[in-house]
Amino acid sequence: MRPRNRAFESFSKTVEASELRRPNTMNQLTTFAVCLFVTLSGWVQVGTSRASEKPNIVVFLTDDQGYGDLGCYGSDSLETPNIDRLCKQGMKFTDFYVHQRCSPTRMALMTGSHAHRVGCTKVIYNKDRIGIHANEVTMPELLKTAGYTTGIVGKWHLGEWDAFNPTRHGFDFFYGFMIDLDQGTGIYQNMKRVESIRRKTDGKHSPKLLDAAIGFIKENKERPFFLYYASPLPHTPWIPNERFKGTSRRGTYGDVIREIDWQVGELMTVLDEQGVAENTLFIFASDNGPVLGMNGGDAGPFRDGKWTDFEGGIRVPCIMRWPGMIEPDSTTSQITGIVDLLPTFCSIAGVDSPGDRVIDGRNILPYMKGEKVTKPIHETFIVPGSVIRHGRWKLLVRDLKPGGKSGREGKRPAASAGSLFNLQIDPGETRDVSADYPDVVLDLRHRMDAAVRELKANSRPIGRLPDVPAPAKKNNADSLPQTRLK
Ligand SMILES: [Ca+2]
Repeated sequence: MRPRNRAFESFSKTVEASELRRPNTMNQLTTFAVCLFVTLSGWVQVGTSRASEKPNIVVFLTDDQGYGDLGCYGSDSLETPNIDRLCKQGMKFTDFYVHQRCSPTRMALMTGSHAHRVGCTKVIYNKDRIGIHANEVTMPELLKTAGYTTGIVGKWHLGEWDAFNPTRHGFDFFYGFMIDLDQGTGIYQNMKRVESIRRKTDGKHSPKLLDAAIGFIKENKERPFFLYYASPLPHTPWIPNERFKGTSRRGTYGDVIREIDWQVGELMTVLDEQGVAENTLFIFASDNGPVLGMNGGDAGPFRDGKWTDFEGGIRVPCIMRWPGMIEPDSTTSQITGIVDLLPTFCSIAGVDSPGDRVIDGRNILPYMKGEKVTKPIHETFIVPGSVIRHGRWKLLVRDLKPGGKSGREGKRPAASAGSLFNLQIDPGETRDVSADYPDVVLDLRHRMDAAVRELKANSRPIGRLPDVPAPAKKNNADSLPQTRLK
């Protein structure tokens, strides 16, 4: 695909040049990139305009939205006109993987690494004295080195203590929720708790979050910015904003989905109005599969949902719009995932991914640009010790239970360790074909074993606060001592 205008052409070539460079040769790179551009295009003014040409990046991440919970992903009962429009203007990812729960996916997003590699294998609650480690090099920290202003609006969920506050991990601006409790949480602005609230998912907060995001965009439209809009919706409990109550054909859950769609539309509008939409990469994705069994989310063609490593739990919708760089109304079915966003953003911004640690993600810009890729960037996606997807095959190496607690599980029974599914013809993981393909089973087992060995050898710890005596029972999030990470 050819970029539409010269500004994008210059950026594209700069990115391509950046992929050729060696570490620690930034000055050489810059010289090389500019020379390459001048040579190829003859446009000599690029040296003065490069910084402003770096695209803005918006990541809109929803909370527990299923693969089938969007019109553009096949829902015939949920109306999502704004997200569908975003999809029409950009690329739909059909095989985009996350982790099965909130905190691990968010950790993977921030670090570019599988959550297991960085010690985050569970949801982090406010009683937990853990969170993102100070030594992690985060996505916003990297973007800041490239001149980006960074903001997060919504749910952080990577540690509930001051030491883990997003403004201590690369964000210039934070407005939203540190903790995930459905009751008795608060809204923070940077380090300060500015409002006590009962439920973070209450739709009455949506306009506040939106205002914060719109304010951030307006304030930073003249410079490259990164906005991470981590919507607390459609996580339970579902309490839609007044204006969306009763507006859908899918009950309260559908109303909340309409509310999400409205937020996406408002952000699209402000990007247009501020004149930055053309130079903004806008990504929409969900953090894990849907909660099932409550007249709520829909995993589309996939089995089960949240809390499982069936496809319904770990494969989510993902849309990317980037005018001039991503072909409108395009689709990729390559294996990709939330871990890929960090190295991809690094490539876009012209900075190196961290070289002193293992980063599981890869730069997927070639897919986004519609380039012919002869060898897949990822042939495999794994959840260590649980499932491995390789090409069309998926092997379970442990028993998988239905998702969640009583009343939340999917309708189908659990599957046994050793089950093999051909996702190409059986995306719903309904037929175990391990007996027909013993060689495939063996190959995937070996791949999983090797991946787990490598991961154990190159894992990194989660951040931990020093031990303190357990708080008295009457204490709550307001009165817990706030301690710095040592
Ligand atoms: Ca979630």
